[in-house]
Formats: sequence, structure tokens, C-alpha cells
Amino acid sequence: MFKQIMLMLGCSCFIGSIYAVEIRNGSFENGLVGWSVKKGLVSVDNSVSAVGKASLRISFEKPTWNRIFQKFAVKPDTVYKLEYQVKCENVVPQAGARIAGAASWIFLKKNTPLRGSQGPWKLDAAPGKWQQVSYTFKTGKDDTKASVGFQLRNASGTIWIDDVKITEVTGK
Ligand SMILES: [Ca+2]
Repeated sequence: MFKQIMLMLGCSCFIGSIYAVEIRNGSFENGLVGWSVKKGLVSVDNSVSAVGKASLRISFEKPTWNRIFQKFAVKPDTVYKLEYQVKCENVVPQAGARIAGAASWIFLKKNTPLRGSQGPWKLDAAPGKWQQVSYTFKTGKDDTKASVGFQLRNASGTIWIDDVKITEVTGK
């Protein structure tokens, strides 16, 4: 009997572990609800979207940087996957900037590198269609809280972000 109960508990834990992390308003259909903005120059664009009707828009006339982020709960020593879509227009790097463009990162006790669709430290700047970005990250043994952030860094121009999702990756 004890074994059966443990088996049932084990099964429900497994089913629970494939749930998506709750990211509030990851499609920006509800303004900036759920997101924290470092400073201005960030808005929701109701005329451009990858999913639904709206997306996040960060736009600068002169090169600078700004970020937006959202906190979420994590389990320690666990692999998660971040997925989102990004679109760029007129992104021009600041003179002398080593890295510039649209980036995401995960804030943990040890932050992940800034990333674009082509990998770590390769930020998105090419104009055109929406691009899917997807990568995994692993929390450390002391991590219970994390944030996901997006930024336009060291550049002028406009980026849009949409369809932000985080899921726990099982079997790794
Ligand atoms: Ca959307």
C-alpha cells in the first residue's frame, strides 16, 4: 500500500513538473501588466504583433539602452526553456559598442549571458520578419527566484518582443 501511494505521488509530481512557468502577460495583450520597466521609452504597440494583437516596443532615437523584466519562481537545479519572438527595425549600433541590439537574459544568482537568436552575446539587429528565439538555462542550487529581461542595448532604432514563454524541461 505504501509503495502504491508513493508511486501515485511520484506520478503526480512528474505531471506537475511539465507545467509552464507562469509568465504574466507574455504576449503583451494587456499593456505592460506584470512587467517592470527600468525607465521610459518602452510601450505596447497595438499595431504590430507576432501573436495576438499587441507586442512590446522599445524604441530610441539616439543610442542608449533600456530594459524590461518580470520576476518568477523557479526550482533549484532545474532546466528551463525561454522562448520568445523578436523583430527589429533601423537598429544602428552605437559607435564603438562591442555588443548592440535586442537581447534577453535570465537574472539568477549567476545571470545568464545576454542572448539573441544566434546565441550568447550575439544580439539581434537585422531588420525584417519576426525571429523565434529559444534557449535553455539551468538554475543553481540556491535559486528559487528569477527574472526574465529584454533590452535594446547600445543602439538606436526599434525592437518588438512578443510571445514570451518559459517552460520547465524534463529529462535533462
Ligand atoms: Ca502579442
